Amino acid sequence: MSASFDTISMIGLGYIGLPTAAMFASRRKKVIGVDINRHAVETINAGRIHIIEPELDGIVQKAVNEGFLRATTQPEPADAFLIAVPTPFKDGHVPDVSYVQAAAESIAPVLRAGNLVILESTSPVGTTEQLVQWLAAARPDLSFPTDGASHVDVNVAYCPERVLPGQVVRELVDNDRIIGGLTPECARRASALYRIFVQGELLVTNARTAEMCKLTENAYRDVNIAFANELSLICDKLDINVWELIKLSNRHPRVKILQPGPGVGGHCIAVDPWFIVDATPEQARLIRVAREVNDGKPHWVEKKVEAAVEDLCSGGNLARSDVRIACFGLAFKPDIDDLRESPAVEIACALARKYPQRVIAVEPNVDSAPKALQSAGVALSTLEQAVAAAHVLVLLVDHRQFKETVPAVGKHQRLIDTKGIWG
Ligand code: SAJ
Repeated sequence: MSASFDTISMIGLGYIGLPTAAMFASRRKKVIGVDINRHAVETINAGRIHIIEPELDGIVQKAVNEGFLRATTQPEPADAFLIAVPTPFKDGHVPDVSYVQAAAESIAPVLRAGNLVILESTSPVGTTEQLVQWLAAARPDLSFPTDGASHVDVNVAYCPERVLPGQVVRELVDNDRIIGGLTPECARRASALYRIFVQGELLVTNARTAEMCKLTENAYRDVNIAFANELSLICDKLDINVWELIKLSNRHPRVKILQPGPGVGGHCIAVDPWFIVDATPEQARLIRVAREVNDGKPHWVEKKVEAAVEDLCSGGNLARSDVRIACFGLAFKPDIDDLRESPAVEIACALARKYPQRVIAVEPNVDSAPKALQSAGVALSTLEQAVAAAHVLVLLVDHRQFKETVPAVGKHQRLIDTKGIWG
């Protein structure tokens, strides 16, 4: 079976699919990007991008202009297909793999002998085997790697992405990559495909281990952040500065505690551990509690703000209806403009519900507030104006701009610093 891939198709042109498609295209491979989102397809075909990621716009523009990248809403025949579609969870934190199934069913009609299919979406263990079942059901004329069969028409592997939003372009190339083949031949072909642009090591294993590896990496980080967040609650009770405590503890040669914050946001770390909990609820006790600790942190911050308001108003000099609250930072982590799945937005919205028309927000990385905040009546402001106007200052994201400008907090003001940079 040939290992050459002249035409590569990427199913799903989101935060992972588009950069990956662009990397193949930058190596002068013909790439067909497929997405059900017509706006995304049109934007890409115009040489522009519909997502926010440094350096990506120039790479996509060049790839489209030179004819190596083209987007469409309907799958077309190709040598290799990569699937990078969302895998959210449903009610009860149950994984929803319906987008993977839809992607499988959409490529099935154009599959042909010699193809390689790779699943990149973060997925519950067993999804790659399930993917083969969907493909085989749709194409009984082709053979797939079921029951360990090695000589098959279509090879299938699971290869998770591990890139950090904000540095996707560099990490796609440099990071080591897990290649989970359903058979050794599947892994060999998948390795050959990624070798086109990956400079990191390609580490071969089976599909189930690769699926679990991705979930493990994000659950590991979630548990570690939960440890830091739990410490922040404990220190608050015991009147200890958690930031100093962590700094001192980290001077032990084998201790490396992460940083507390307002909660865990983003599209991965707050989701993926649930896939482990769903599969093994009795065993995954620590992983579940870590999720609960991190999910509970925004509520704890809200309660701290309420206590600060009560404190300010208890003297009778300030009416509750006159209290102004400023939230500093809305992004889900520092120095990015991605406000989706952000605990800071969750906190600002909750505060705006509790104190209507009394909440302002400062986010140096965006021009306008997201709809959720606008409809909650939260206005954007500058750092200086917000510091001057607010009675309660709530630092939610340790953006560079906030680290550079530490405001003086007046006697009539209260500071809730969830990142320990203004304390
Ligand atoms: N956070 C803290 N304290 C910390 C570190 C992070 O509160 O010490 C918070 C952040 O503010 C943010 C959340 O955690 O709200 C997640 O941020 P992150 O930088 O830890 O991770 P993501 O979601 O941007 O990217 C993660 C990465 N996974 C790991 O580091 C194990 C990335 O490599 C994955 O590719 C990505 O998830 C993904 O797509 O799965």
